[in-house]
Amino acid sequence: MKLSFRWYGADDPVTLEKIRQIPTMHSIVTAIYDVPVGEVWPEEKIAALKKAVEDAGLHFEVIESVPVHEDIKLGRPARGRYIEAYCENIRRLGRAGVKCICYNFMPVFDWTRTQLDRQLPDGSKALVYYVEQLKKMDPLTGELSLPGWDSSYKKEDLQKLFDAYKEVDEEKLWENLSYFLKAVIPVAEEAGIRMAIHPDDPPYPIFGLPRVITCEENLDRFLKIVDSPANSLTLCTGSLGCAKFNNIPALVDKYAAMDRIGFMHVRNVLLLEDGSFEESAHYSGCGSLDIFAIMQALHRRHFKGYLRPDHGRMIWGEQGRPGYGLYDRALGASYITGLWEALSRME
Ligand code: DNO
Repeated sequence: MKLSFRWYGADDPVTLEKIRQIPTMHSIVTAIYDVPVGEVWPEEKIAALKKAVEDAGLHFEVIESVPVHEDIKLGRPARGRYIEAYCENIRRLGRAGVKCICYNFMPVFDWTRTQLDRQLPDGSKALVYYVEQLKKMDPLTGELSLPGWDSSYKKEDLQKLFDAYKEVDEEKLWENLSYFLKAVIPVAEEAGIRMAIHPDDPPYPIFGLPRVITCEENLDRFLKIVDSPANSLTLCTGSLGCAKFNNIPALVDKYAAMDRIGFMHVRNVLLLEDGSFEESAHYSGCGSLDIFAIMQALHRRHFKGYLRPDHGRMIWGEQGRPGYGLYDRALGASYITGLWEALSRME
């Protein structure tokens, strides 16, 4: 496994210099953030990003994300032009040495939480998803603030998007995803890149919008659409694992054995009775997922891909981007490295 860490660019208070000091850190996971979704990333910007990462002594091999334009997900006529731009980004990133691109196919919203700073009993602050809070949220007021979401939509645009999705049920979304994959995967193969789809978070429809990257049956279906190592998964333990129907160590074992995991996101979640969940510290005992069993499955299958500790809580008074502070993610990285060393030495 290659240990990696997400970095949001020059404005990120968690600097590359700090990330480098986390033991065994290999690569940076980042993106160009100031180009609108669907446009081609200028080569100078890619080169500058690569230089910043490499000057800090880290590898520039993973991009998260190259976002997919809504017209592609909706299957609108304009998708041709957006898919062409997407392919061009893959080619450019391949030339810059990138090996893995993470993306998702969630309509309108990326990952969804109902509160970003829930205080836990130990005083730390975590991202949570409470079913009762969700019932009171109305995405169409234009006032929602979600962590992974492009908040630049205006109220009217959002209404139009929701209307457009009335025509797109799960089957239609599958069709649009297949169309996209059949166009981009051959380009990725040629560029030496593994595309790694991020699961839907949470892995079921919300706000009436369809979601398909959710469970084993659907992951199998996804991988069969284009049966190539370049068509791979970002296996995010917390996204798939916040639904009780997913057995994460079993999924990791299965897809790692098939060599269809390009990228691992490792984090823990504490599942509550009513389907709500809280993001917890990485350690197995703090949440509902068996992180040891997950790492064991990766080790058993000789996982060689990229892995990053995912979201951390805010601890020790740190202020910053929800889920993406330094301290708790660094603790997660050390825990994961420790498990990996133990597994390697027990062989
Ligand atoms: C959350 C992330 C997601 C992910 C995208 C990939 O922290 O894992 O926002 O980057 O879904 O496109």
